[in-house]
Amino acid sequence: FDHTKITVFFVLGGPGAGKGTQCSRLVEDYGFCHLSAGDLLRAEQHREGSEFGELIQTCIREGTIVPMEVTVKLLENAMAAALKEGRSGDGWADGRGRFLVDGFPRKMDQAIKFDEEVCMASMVLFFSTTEEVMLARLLERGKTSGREDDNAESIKKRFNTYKETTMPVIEHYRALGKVAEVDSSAAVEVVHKDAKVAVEKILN
Ligand code: UP5
Ligand code: MG
Repeated sequence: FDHTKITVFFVLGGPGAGKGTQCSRLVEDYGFCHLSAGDLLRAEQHREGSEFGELIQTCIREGTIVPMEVTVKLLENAMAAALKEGRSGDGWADGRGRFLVDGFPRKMDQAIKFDEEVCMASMVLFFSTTEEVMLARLLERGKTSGREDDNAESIKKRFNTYKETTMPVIEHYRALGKVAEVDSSAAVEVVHKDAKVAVEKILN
């Protein structure tokens, strides 16, 4: 990718912190192109003829991280398609594509590979809240989501992976001064307001 033509913001936070919900709102506000790594993996899992279907299914159910080559490739393809089809965020005077990469990178190896090979992320938007809040949200969603990992057993594993593997990624970017933290414990509207303040700071 031509680094003068795109800007990437990572969106991180624990399972159920509200990454996807807030990304949708920010897309409405700013016209970002929103790419959720989890959504791309679930789509690949169900794509006919995919050689990774079973692997992805197992990782998602167990709350472990899919080997980075798979996820990075899916993100690269989605970014390329968005740029080609003019879906990379309209309305920017400078014509740059602006991507919200949601739920990625969750492990240091992914972070390094993406920064080196795809695009150096400008900023990390970090939605933080307690496990108690996240658990309640995921169990509630699990009643209707059909997601194979919205059950108590999988959620516990997802929390473990988040603490052990993803928090170090957030700390890595924090040490670089790239993290904008937003408390996502409150109602969607309240979090959205705070997220906008954080994004405005990043954009200006
Ligand atoms: N909700 C949201 N905000 C709320 C608020 N402020 N107040 C009250 N309710 C709120 O929200 C979750 C639920 O909470 C929804 O019902 C929502 O209405 C409500 P959502 O916005 O979906 O939260 P999000 O943080 O996006 O939660 P998600 O479940 O998507 O979190 P995960 O990070 O666990 O899921 P993801 O899809 O990113 O990854 C799934 C799996 O894919 C991983 O466990 C892993 O196995 C795999 N994966 C990889 O291997 N590699 C990757 O790079 C990415 C994923
Ligand atoms: Mg999500």
